[in-house]
Amino acid sequence: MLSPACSISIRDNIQVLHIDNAFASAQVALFGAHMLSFQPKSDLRERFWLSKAAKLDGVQAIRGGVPLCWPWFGDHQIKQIEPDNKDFPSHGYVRTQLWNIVKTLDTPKGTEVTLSPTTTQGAGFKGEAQLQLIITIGQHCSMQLVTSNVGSAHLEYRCALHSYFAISDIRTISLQGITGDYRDKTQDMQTFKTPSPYKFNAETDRVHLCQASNVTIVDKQLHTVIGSNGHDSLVVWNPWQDKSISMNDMEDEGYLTMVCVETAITQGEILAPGQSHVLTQIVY
Ligand code: TA6
Repeated sequence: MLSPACSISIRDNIQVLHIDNAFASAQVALFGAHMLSFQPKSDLRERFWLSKAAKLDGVQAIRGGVPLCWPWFGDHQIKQIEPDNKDFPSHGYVRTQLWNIVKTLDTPKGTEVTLSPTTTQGAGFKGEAQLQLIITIGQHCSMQLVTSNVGSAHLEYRCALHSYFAISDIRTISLQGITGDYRDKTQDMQTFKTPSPYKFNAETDRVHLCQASNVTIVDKQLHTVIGSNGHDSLVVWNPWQDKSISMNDMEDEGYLTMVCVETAITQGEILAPGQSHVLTQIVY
């Protein structure tokens, strides 16, 4: 039974949970428990970017919104030994699974939705884990990815809330709040210093070994604040034009109006039996 603020519709080949309360409206695809949209009623400004060419076929990962990367981030580690190994999907296997609604609850602060995947077992991961995504739609959009070790052995995993944010033009925005070194995927993971001001003029794919709790996307007068907790990294990505053209679910110019700022565990989290860990991203 859904709470009064929640309803379900079908879009192309996926089920979408709509949340509409006094604070905001939001949409979450049950395929991948994938945030598609968050619009606070205070300004009606969409916070997330969704590709106009996104496949909503229930098979291919959705381009845009907030893909859930788990139990690994990016390429599976085996690719470091076997670069041609294609056995394991990029960013793990839960973003392309149907998730179930565990509960929905309307509270004075907003609507809380708990979802769990069909299974956490899969090729490339040996752990016995329980996984839940807890979304709270209020004045802000809070996402908590909760991993629990329900086995009798330690488990190690990586994960990310791989959020695509809507912006006016990648060539004019800047980021504030990220400091320290980053590893540059476009330059063989070499280490560089975070630039200031943090602006964009080419393909950008950076793992910042930074635990900043707040990052701001400055887009002229508009500021989108991204709160993070439980992370060991912040990943910043824009594919730029060549990569946009090469992707079948991205328009050629799609890169101009998006930037990914991802709250992530890229270095690895180890959980003892019975232990849990929460990765949190809050969008203001
Ligand atoms: O988070 C950055 C990144 O790892 C990039 O290297 C790029 O692969 C992006 O994620 C998108 O990955 P996807 O598998 O969703 O196409």
